This record gives sequence, C-alpha cells and structure tokens, in this order.
Amino acid sequence: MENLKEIVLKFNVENEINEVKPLGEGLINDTFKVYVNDCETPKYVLQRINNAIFQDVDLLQDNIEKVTNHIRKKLIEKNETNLDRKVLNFIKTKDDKRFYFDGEKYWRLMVFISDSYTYQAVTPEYSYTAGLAFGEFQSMLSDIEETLGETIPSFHNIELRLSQLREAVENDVVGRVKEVRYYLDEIEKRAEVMCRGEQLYREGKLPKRICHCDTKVNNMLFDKDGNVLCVIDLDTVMPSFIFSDFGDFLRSAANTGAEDDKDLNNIDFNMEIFEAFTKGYLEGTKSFLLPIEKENLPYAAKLFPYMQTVRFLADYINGDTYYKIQYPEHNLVRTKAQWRLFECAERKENLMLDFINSI
Ligand code: GN1
Ligand code: MG
Repeated sequence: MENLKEIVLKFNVENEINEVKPLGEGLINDTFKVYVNDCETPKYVLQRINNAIFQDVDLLQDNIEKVTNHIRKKLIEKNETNLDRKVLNFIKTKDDKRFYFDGEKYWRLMVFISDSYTYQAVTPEYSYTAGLAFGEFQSMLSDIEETLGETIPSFHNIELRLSQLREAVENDVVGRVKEVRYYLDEIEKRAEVMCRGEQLYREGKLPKRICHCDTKVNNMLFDKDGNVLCVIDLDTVMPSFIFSDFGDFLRSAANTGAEDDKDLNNIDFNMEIFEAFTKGYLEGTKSFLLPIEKENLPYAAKLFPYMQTVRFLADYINGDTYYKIQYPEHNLVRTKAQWRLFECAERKENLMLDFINSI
C-alpha cells in the first residue's frame, strides 16, 4: 500500500500527519480520514479517485470546483454561517493543482467536517429534512452559469444501461447468463415503460438540470440534532433529469432492507419515508419544478431500483469489473435485492401518485 502520509504532504497542509485510516463504505473510490498532530478528530479526508470509472479527472475536479464555489456563493447570499460545515472545501496541492497524480493514481484532499454523522437508514423525520436538502441543492444549482461536463457520460441514461446489459448478455464472458434468465426476462418486459424519461426528453418535454446523481442516504452529513449539514460525494454532479436525485434517495432510504440483503423478506418500499421525503423535496424545489417532473416522481421511484438492478446484473454477467464486491455472488445478491425493491415500488405506484396529487 502506498505511503498515504506522504501523499497527504503533497497538499497544502502544514500540520504533522499522525495517522491515515479507512473511511466509509463507497463502492467506487477509496476514502481515508487523516489525523494530524494529537487531535482526536480527523482533520482531512483523503480520497483515491477511481479513474477507471472517472476517466477525465480534470473535468471531474473542475465540475466539483464550480459546484462548491457556486453553493458557497449562494450560502453567503442567504447569510448562512459556518460555511465550512455546509459545503465541501478542497485543498490544493503545493503546486496549486486540484488533485495529485502519483504517476499511477489520482488523489484529492478535503477538509473533514467534524461532529457530523452519516446514516445507512433514516427515519421519516430525517427523510423530510433530506428531501428539503436535496431539493435545495438542486435549487441552488439551478442558475449556475458555467456548463458542467458529464463525469461519466450518460450516467443515468436507462437506455444506455439496458444496452450495456444486452451487450454483457451477448458476450457472456464468464458463463453466468444461464442462471439469471428470469431477471433478464422480467427486465425486458418493462424496458419500454422504464425508458419514458429519455422519451420525454427527446420530445422536448422534460429538461435536464444539474443533479447530484448519487443521493444515497449515506451521501449526506447530518449534525447531532438531525439537521442536514451538507451533501457530499460530488463526483457525479452533472446534468440529468431531476428523477436521479429523487429516485436514488428513495432507492436507499425507502428500502426496509439493505441494498444487498440476502433475505428478500426484509425488503419493502416504505411509504412513510416516501411521503416525508417527497414533502421535503417538493418544498425545496418549488421555485423551479415543472408539472411534468412532479407527475413523474413515482416513475422516478421505480426507475432507480430498476436501473440499479440492470447495473448490478450487467456487472455480475461481466465478471464483476465495476463494483467492489465482498464475495463472489455479491452482485447477484444485489441484483435480487434491488429487483425485489423495484417490484414493491411498482406495486405502490398508484399510492405514490395519490399522495403527490394530494399536496
Ligand atoms: C456507487 O460509490 P458509491 O457507493 O457512492 C455508484 C452509484 C450506485 C451505488 C450503488 C459512480 O456509489 O451510481 O448507485 O454505488 N457510483 C458510481 O450502491 O457508479
Ligand atoms: Mg458515496
């Protein structure tokens, strides 16, 4: 393993680096907390950027800088205090770069936000706050003047994800297709309906806006009283349908089981969480949300478990080249768990619609 302390010292840090320890459970980047001097709380967060996935690191860090600068400006306009706890603060390298390239790997450093908490699961009360926070995040970015690039091209384009799955099936490199026929058939039965977003976009009815595109519950920092401090993990901030942020939050938060639950009976789509989150989200986005976006929120709630099933299944068929796995069938277990969640959301679509129409 590389000497992580030496990597930290490439950045504009003055203090003596004491220890560097792993942080979090992301499936893509490797994240570490950095302790300095004798402090008990970490001072920085060091991240190795997975550049197999984020191939244009310049574009990536450029996007993030534009987004954090814009949010900081908005927070100042709103007279917010404690800005360093409400927006991520990246530290440049000693030669004034946004990331450090060690000849093989890419690294970045940001300030650790102390006394903050992340959760894998939330209560309805926290969901309301999260809805408001992600809504406000989109709202703050709705008037950003700079253009942002797609750090992963067509990241949440379900048509592309389906074609990647079909290609994986075609190649069947590790011979896993025969055991997953059932899921492939079920996915194909819904393919047309699930591509509605892309269809509406082509018809000019649905806009793209700047979205976070990875609004899992654990990508939000809360303070000890349950207030949202800030949204983290900004790698995938890019133009997308607002469905991305709405749907991906519920995919993790409304699931009564785990993303990779082996016991499918643990999984259900929790309507209480849905209602609380939707209420907050609609409040946070009222300045810009269009009727076509609002009426398709139940579609978004189905789309994300569907898309995640497609992505986990494609990775399983491809021999696990994208997501970190903990055991050989991990991507298959994830596929089954996400599919169960999709089915639950599908059954509750009308209930969701009724709720949205009632507020
Ligand atoms: C990845 O790294 P992490 O865990 O925040 C993935 C998301 C998936 C998620 C599934 C860049 O996010 O799109 O929804 O795993 N990020 C990327 O847990 O592919
Ligand atoms: Mg994450």
